[in-house]
Amino acid sequence: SLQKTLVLLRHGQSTWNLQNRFTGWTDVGLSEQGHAEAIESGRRLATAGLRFDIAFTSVLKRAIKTLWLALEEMDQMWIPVRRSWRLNERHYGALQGEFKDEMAERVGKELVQRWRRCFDVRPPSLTEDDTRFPGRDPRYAKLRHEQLPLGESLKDTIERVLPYWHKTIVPAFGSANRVLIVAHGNTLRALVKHLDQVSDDEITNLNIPTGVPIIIPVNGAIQPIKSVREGIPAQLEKCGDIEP
Ligand code: DG2
Repeated sequence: SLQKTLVLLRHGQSTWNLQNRFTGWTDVGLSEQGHAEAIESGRRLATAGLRFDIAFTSVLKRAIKTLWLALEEMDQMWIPVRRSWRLNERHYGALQGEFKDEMAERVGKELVQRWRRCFDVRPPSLTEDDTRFPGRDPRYAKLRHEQLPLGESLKDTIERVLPYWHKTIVPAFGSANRVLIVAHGNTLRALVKHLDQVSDDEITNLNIPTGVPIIIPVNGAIQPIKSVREGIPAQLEKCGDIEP
């Protein structure tokens, strides 16, 4: 039978990636470059001969739009698509909307880098009366109160992504050979950490580039046949380090 394949894709550059602002659950669109990256990712997948049976994405437009553009390029807009809040970016709490550079000037680069990359460091929390609180947004109306984040670490993000991986994505491989997930920097770090069994310390060094598909052949148990990280361009970043 056909080789089972999982493809992970981070959305193309968003307008807030371009402005270097903490985004999280803020629903910003793609920049012009991000739009081009999304089309290019579809072209690469088509060139690799990949055709998908199903796709999964978040409820945020930068991921949804990237998926649409990639599928359009592959002429596969017809395939089933499932969206879930569980694939949303890590919630960046009270940092959402702030400029990363300005924040570094205020609190230091080291703390900003810890917020961004450490495994169990949470950003400063929102309060429920904040306009950014997800409980105010109709798309999250079905979430239980304790599921509405006020700010998440990577660890928290993993705890809400993995149930979706196990209950929905892995079972989809029962009838699908090729599965596409279009998500976000930190939700994809969560999945790669799980797939490659990356340690809590080592995950700090992993950064997922925008618009570059990560093609992962998997076995019958939906485990990667070879290291996932080897397929991702290397980035030198350590917990607490100053950005290169
Ligand atoms: C970015 C990632 O998320 O930020 O929320 O600001 O992948 O949706 O662009 P994405 C954000 P960093 O973890 O790189 O700070």
